Amino acid sequence: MFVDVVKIFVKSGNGGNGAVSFHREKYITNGGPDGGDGGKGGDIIVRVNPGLRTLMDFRYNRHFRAKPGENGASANMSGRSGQDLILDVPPGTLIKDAESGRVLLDMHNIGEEKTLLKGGQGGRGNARFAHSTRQAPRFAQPGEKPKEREIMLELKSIADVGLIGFPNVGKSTLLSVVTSAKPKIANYHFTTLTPNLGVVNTDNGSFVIADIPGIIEGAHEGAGLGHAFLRHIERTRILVHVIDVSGYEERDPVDDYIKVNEELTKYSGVLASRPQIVAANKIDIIPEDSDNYTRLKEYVESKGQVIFPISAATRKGVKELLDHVTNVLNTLEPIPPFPEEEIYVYEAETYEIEKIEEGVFDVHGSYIDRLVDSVYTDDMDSMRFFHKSLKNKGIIKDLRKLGAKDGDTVILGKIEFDFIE
Ligand SMILES: Nc1nc2c(ncn2[C@@H]2O[C@H](COP(=O)(O)OP(=O)(O)OP(=O)(O)O)[C@@H](O)[C@H]2O)c(=O)[nH]1
Ligand SMILES: [Mg+2]
Repeated sequence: MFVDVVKIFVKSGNGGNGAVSFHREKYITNGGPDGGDGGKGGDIIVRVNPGLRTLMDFRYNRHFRAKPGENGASANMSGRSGQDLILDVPPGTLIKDAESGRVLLDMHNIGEEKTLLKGGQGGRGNARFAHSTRQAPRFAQPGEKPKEREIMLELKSIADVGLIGFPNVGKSTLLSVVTSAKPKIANYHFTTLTPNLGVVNTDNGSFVIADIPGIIEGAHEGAGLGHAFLRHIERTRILVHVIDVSGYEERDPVDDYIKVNEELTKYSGVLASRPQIVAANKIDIIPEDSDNYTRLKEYVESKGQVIFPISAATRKGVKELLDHVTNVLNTLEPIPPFPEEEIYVYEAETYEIEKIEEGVFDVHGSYIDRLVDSVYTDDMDSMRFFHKSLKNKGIIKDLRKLGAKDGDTVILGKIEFDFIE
């Protein structure tokens, strides 16, 4: 089965919580704080695996979560980091944000690994909050929340040369004689249902060639197999346009040439403007000075393109075509990867203040969630730390700006307190 687009859900690991603990030993009372830090949560990492050709593995399993970090423990024991989760994808996979469609990662180099989502940071244990005037902190920091995202994986194969043309013109046959690929070949339309890739080795270097299903008139409206597979030749540098000049199917080769190019233009102007080399195939069935070939040659050359009469079946002219393709390729720069957008729209911990009614303010947001989680309301030290955090973050100042006065009520999640200047 060939799967080249899939939507999945990924989530990094929660950071482990810091521990609240005090040193205990026989005959020693009031030992110092020794709560260790929580471990970091696992990252979501994407890796290019050259052994993969499709995104089939993602078809049934669509939820991916990295492991959480372990909580800290007494005796200053830090929690272990959570294991990263690695997603293996075929070369040429784009990782897009499912909602906006923006490219987050372009996975094209073999063996390459990129971090998609960072795991949550571990929380600090109570030992870290001790100082000369706060010797026994009874609070610790919870681990940072993980990040999650819905993403699209989209495979656009990596090939240097793309074979295009009507169905049954001999694209797969050509692929089979120039590479070791063994595509299905048969005398009917749409024999090829999914892309085939092969490597061509010449004295002058090697390159990858992609054979895709045939294109027919109306493909942009979904006729035949539609435009679905054109994405696999988007990254090619040259297109070899295979045209059956034998007249065997009673189509006009010039007409085929025009129609396929029209469909390409409707899919993407960029793809339509790629250098094209025409392979006039099945020349073994007709004389080379036949009307079909002569007219096509004139037309193609009037467009400034080069044409090669070939027979994929007998291999006549195939070497000349390949030599030309290699020479042209050597003059072209590789197609640049897609520009990647910033991924870690690092959700800096935020807050928002809302005046609910006269004298009542609600403060919420990720910063508040994490802070409130770390507070023990019946512990003085903990409350002092809480107030100091609000002040340092600028929340007290913002409340005042919004008109908070002495005695007003401020609500932060489960905590409610009276505002005091
Ligand atoms: N006489 C002759 N027949 C050929 C030649 N090349 C291919 N054929 C035949 O044409 C038919 C179609 O070949 P394919 O390679 O499957 O064509 P295709 O373009 O890949 O077709 P789709 O996958 O359906 O788009 C087969 O019966 C081939 O044997 C050629 O050079 N000469
Ligand atoms: Mg084919």
